[in-house]
Amino acid sequence: MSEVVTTERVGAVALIALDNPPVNAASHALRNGIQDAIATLDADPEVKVIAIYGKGRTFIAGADIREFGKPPKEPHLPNLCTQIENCATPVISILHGTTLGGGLEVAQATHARIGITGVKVGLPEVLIGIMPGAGGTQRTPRLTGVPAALDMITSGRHVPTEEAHKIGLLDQVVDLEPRAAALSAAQDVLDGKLETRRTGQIAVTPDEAAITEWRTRMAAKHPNLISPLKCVDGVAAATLPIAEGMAEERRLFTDCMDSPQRAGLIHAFFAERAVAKIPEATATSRDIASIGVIGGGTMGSGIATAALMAGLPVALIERDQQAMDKTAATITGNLDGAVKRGKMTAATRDTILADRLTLATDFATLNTADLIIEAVFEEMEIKKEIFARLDTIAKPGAILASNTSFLDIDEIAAGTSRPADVLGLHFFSPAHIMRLLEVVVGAQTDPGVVATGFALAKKLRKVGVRAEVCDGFIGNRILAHYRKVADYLVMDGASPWEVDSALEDFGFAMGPFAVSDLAGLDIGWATRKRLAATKPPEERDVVIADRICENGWFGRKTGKGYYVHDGRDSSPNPVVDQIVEAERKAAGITPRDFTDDEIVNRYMTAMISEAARVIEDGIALRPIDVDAVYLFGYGFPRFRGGPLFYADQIGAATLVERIHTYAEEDAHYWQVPDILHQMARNGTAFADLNKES
Ligand code: T1G
Repeated sequence: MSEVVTTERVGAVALIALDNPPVNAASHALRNGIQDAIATLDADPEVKVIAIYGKGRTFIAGADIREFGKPPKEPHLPNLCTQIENCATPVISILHGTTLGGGLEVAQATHARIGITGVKVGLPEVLIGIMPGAGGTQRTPRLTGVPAALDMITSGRHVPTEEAHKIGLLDQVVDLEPRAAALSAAQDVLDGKLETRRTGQIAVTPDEAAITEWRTRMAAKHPNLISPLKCVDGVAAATLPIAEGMAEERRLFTDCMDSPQRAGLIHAFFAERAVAKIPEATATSRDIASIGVIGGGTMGSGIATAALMAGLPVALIERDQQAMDKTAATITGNLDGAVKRGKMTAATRDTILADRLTLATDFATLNTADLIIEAVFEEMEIKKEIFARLDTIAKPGAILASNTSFLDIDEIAAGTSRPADVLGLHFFSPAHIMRLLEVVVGAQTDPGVVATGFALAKKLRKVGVRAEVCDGFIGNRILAHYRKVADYLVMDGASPWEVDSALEDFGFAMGPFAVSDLAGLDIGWATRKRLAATKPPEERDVVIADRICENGWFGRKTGKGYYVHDGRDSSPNPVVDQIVEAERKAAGITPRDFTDDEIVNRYMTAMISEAARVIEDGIALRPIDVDAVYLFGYGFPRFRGGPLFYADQIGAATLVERIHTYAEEDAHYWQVPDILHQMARNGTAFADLNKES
């Protein structure tokens, strides 16, 4: 018997206890242990009922995704489920914590399921690019019916205890510890109070209409993904006898496992967790019981909303009553949106607004705040003046953070008497929705302050990524580089709509020009003016966006930019074609056509190049951190895993070759990062750098 699986006899009841921390993942050892235990106990005539339960925080939370991509070892989970289901002795399971994926499938193969209050169950395989592969598409519909099964399997959502009981996934709900629940339910089986049945023998009521509806829905919602449709196909096969249905599910599951989408989505899953592994992780973080925010604009209001929604009281400073009223309206609107999205009740919203939000004009209001986040205009002198004032007001030990998106945190910190308490907390708009938080570490930032930044990220349910100081930190520095390629493509012959369309087909929610219209063209215009004096003479000059701004067209906010915006509808702005034609002529360029692949290859090669330099310069800890920044802050298609995961799919040698080819057109812009040269020479990949740290 393996130590991760132990058995215990209590009279005619046999207990199988699972102990594979942290989440009882269905590792090879766990599967082996269960197989041996079931075989032994089922053969013992003294055993009248078998109960499986998990120790620790949860019953099985799924297959061990660390085993994915490696040669699968027997017993395979679907076969183990069949062994359990075919047991002559009644087998029941006790579900607690987050019983997910293969864990729920094991439970569905037992003959009855007992939920412990608070348990959440789900089949999240679709979120990592696959589908239930151990009978979930066959047994769920047998227990819940086809529509509920389709909802669960294609959404991957966690189903709360009450709903799980209601739809038939749980036979009982008890408020006991797992072992006690196992003994109690086993006794109910022996007393004839708890019915046991083989799930596989339950007939499924066909529902062609539901199958057709979900196929249509998944094709529309996930045009780039293959696993959602495979999930529907799996459920559709549940009307077959269980053995045939399991074989069909296995075929579909193998299609998903062989897809690069699975690799990308699994990488994204681990990226969200890997970024918390920072050098300062063992430092003592400071308690954050209240937050101050300076500035109630879009960012300040969003940051305040995020903190309020996480249960933190917020004091927000604005310059006068009119500004405070505007801020109050923005925050109320943000919270109304959360109510509409079902993220909170109206009563909670009202409590937050009444009890947890303080708006004021006097900085002294912040003298008790544990953390103060400055979110004012991106002007260094203004920020330095604010930090100097905060330095005299904030209590000893308070952390002073700037939400700046690119300015030098060290320069800001140098203006205070407490540089060790200063860091950057770069939120992404809308700050109460976007999950990324760049935690920018100054040269003198105390490790405990960095650890506090990450604790805050977790509290706000954000993904904290550690960044060193440079212009733009990680995300915006890379964006500033590759965004130029979109302009160069337009100057050389592609239209803005062709560029956007190619990148949306690649998987981005929006192309770069649509994003610019959404963010506001005036922001980029101001940045270009700010940087004009320092722009290298050899850098290509593209003034198309400036010409559009000179018309007063700043994008969605003015109704026109690259596109003409009519409510939610947008169409290419015909005047932009004329501007583009005039600028090409002035530059003496003869336009040429670009295929979608050429557009994507240039755009992604530029993104990867600057991301590589960010790693080279030590701004990000690992390639997986850059992937996380782009997955959680820039709408990078999740199934592609992130820019540097995607780079490994292309290979360093190919990337170097591409850059050399492009450099023939523009040697200044297209330069091969040293790290890429080394990887091409050594045959290594960015994934190797993730392992080193
Ligand atoms: N396999 C291996 N390790 C896992 C794991 C898993 N399934 N789930 C979590 N971990 C690790 C995680 O990397 C972290 O490790 C630690 O556990 C705590 O996780 C046949 C094929 C369960 C809700 O997709 O959703 O079953 O960083 O930080 O926030 O059909 O983890 O500490 O070293 O996330 O409390 C389906 C994925 C698999 C569940 C807990 N199951 N996991 O969240 O902790 S596919 C899943 C989660 C499958 C079958 C198919 C969450 C959680 P470390 P954590 P958490």
